Amino acid sequence: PRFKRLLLTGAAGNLGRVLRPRLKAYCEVLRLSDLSPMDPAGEGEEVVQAPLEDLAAMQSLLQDVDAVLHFGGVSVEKPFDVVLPANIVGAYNVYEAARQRGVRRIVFASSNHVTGFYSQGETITPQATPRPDSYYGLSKAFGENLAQFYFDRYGLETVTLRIGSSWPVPTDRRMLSSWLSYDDLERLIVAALSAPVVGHSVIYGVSDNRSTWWDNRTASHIGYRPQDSSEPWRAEVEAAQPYEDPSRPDVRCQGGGFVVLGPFEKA
Ligand code: NAI
Ligand code: 15L
Repeated sequence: PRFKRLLLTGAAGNLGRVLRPRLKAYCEVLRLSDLSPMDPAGEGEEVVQAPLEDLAAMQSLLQDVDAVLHFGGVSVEKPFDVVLPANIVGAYNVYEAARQRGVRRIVFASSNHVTGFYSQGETITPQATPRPDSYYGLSKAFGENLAQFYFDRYGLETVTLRIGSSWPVPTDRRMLSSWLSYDDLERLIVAALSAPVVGHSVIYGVSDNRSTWWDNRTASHIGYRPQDSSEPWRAEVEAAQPYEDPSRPDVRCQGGGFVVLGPFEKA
């Protein structure tokens, strides 16, 4: 696909910085936004520093945009009052501004932590009942429901990516199952942008790993074909982490360490 203008939120983050050079091939203008400072705009780029919780800022950010990659927000577990403005109010602002500006499609960076309390012995589909493992996972579940509402009510399409672990290489046993390579992340985003009809579709963002907890067959219409696998790192990872006690919830559950964080109230 070649869009006139794509918007990437979270552009200063880990994945934002990976995606910035890769997305240019798919649009004439790439608009980049984050709360934090970003590198200055190069050719074919626009850089806008803005907080997601500011609706007026989102209304101008979403102007003349064909599609949005919504990657901005709090990306790990935090107390609820930190998660709320960035991920819940922020997601609402992005969707409401997108509706007002006539944006056709959003690719939403959700997370495997929406279903983090399923155990690693289970294989689930994107239609399994959510079992959020954190306030962070709850905020992503809100974003997914928001996407469903904006499609049902207004016809604004979303592909929800429940990203596993997108890092340069898998570094622990859990990531042998949850890893999403950067090249596969790009493939997934291109598929999400190009599929002709998506409504609100939910797909796990994961590479073609030998061990997996997620069955993406109900999202086959997206046309995502992962090419990478965690397998080349297995021996090294297993040698570095020879044994994990399976009675520990963070070992048993798909969400790993997120399932044991908190509570956050002061004593
Ligand atoms: P990151 O934390 O490096 O990047 C998130 C960016 O959002 C940061 O640059 C931050 O400044 C910005 N941000 C935070 N609050 C904001 C606000 N109120 N207004 C505007 N910008 C704000 O996270 P990363 O790893 O790049 O992840 C990107 C997205 O993908 C996040 O939404 C995360 O939840 C999601 N994700 C990432 C995974 C991964 O493996 N890297 C796995 C699952 C989901
Ligand atoms: C996430 O949702 C986080 O954003 C990321 O930092 C990783 O921890 C990832 O999940 C994971 O589950 O490995």
